[in-house]
Amino acid sequence: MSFRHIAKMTVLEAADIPSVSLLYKLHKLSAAPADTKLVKTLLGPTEIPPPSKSLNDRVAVYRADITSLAVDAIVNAANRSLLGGGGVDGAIHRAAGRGLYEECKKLNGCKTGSAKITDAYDLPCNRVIHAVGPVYDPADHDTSEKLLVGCYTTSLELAVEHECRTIAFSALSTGIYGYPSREAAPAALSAIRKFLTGKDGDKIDKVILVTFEKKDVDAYTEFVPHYFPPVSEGSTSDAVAQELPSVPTSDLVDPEEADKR
Ligand code: AR6
Repeated sequence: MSFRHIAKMTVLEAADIPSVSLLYKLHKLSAAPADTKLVKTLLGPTEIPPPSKSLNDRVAVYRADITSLAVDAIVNAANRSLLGGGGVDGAIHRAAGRGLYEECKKLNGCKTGSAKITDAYDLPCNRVIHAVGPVYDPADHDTSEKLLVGCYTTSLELAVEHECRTIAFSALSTGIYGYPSREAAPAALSAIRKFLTGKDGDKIDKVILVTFEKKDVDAYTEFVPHYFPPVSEGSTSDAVAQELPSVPTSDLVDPEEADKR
């Protein structure tokens, strides 16, 4: 376990974040009932896919402030201007410092459903991918999902293009943009599964789904087993369990942002 400390904040590296495989062993995740019907998503699958240890070792769900992660790339929930805002965008710009804003000014914004990459300045990660999720439209769910999936897929493509092997996603669009977490999680998981099983999937070592609020913790706990079902194997040693960082148990909501909702 290696922790670094930047300005009093504990920085966590990708290898320290428990994978889905480990979460099953620790009973933090459990298999969905065999007769579970998958939520219909644009990318599928339509039923629970076969278990894969390789995939489960490379996907993680972790509750944290994304600005504390020393991964190759973190994914920001930005807006089309790319010039900062509230929520996780505000937290990332505050922690990265002025240099990030100056670089973002040169990017000419970004289309909804897509993403652009920058340096990370004072953040402990190497790169920031700025994805522009949709404002959720309950009257046109399919368009919202297409745009959300576009953010996840483009971010993973950018990560590969820039040799980022570990990538941490914030729960795009599920805050100020109003995408319900129980609908966003299946869309995100289907896009990540599709990418990891595709031609460039082996160029990514770890995808971390960063949760912040309980609603997203609950959504991923429910839906990860639909897309990354457990592989049956032996029990965990206590030694491994003791190596894990403790998972925050209280809500990590920024009080300023909570007040705005
Ligand atoms: N670390 C990880 N996740 C966080 C953090 C954090 N420090 N802070 C919030 N979240 P939101 P959106 C979670 O509202 O819905 C901005 O103004 C939060 O709990 O940040 O895509 C932009 O500039 C939620 O699950 O992004 C845009 O205008 C998730 O991050 C607009 O908000 C996304 O919530 C984008 O809205």
